Amino acid sequence: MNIQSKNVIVSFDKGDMQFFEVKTANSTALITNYGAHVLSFKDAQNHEVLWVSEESYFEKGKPIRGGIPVCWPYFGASIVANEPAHGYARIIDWEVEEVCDLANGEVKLVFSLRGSKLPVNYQMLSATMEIIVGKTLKMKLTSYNNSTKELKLTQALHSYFNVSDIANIKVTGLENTTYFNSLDGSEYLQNSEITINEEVDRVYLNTDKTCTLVDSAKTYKLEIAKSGSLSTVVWNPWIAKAQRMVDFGDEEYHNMICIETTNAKSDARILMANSNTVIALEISTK
Ligand code: TA6
Repeated sequence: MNIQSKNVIVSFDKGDMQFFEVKTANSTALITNYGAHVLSFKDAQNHEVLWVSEESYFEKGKPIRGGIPVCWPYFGASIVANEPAHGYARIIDWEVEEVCDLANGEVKLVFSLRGSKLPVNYQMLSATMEIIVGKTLKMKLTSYNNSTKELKLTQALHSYFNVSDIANIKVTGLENTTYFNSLDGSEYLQNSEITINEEVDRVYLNTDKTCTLVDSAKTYKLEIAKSGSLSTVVWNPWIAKAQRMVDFGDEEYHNMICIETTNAKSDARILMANSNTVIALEISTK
């Protein structure tokens, strides 16, 4: 572990989880190498941008409910029986490769996931996650195919955002975009900005657009820009699904929305032999 930063406090809590508390002139963040998971990002005005369930597990082998889980090397259910939803990356300790201060006042953290930590059928893959905390939060996930065969990859930076109340928000940037509705298996066209008044679980397709989360009770807007992704997932479990999730409070659907940076559905990536692919996001308050 190569920690060369005067802006990071390393701590251990919740059993043997390792946390990195990052403070810059313009923000604070809380990150754990368990899943290369960002748990908190607060801007210069101390607005907490991310949401974590009060009921979340913080237990090795179980995913954390909130923040920005890394869904990898597949998004959603596996085609292989008895495999965890959303892959293995979010339930494994990543190696801490680097923690350092950049000249512009940002802090960079680099984590790696070696193939040897994955089940045998995924060991030809590996990944690195670069997180840069500054005025904005930047994440760059690079996936490597270390084999001589091409491989299919689906993935997500599954961001949970904090909202005053789900009734107060709209998401713009996905107008006139077709989405796959995971609830009924059909495709629809999103005619206008997105508002939420029921369970929503949608994969917006063929879009590289920046999304904006507008909350009428907040003084700022949230922008989620991306690269290496042509699909965006919008999810809120609403009442019944919230009640079914043990690690999600029955009323917590009021205070979160997922706007996820993905390679999902038709946006799956074919990784050629000995090649890599990058997906990245940048979250900023405006
Ligand atoms: O990204 C949306 C989604 O696939 C939903 O269908 C819901 O399952 C959500 O992810 C959370 O999945 P998880 O495995 O973290 O409970």
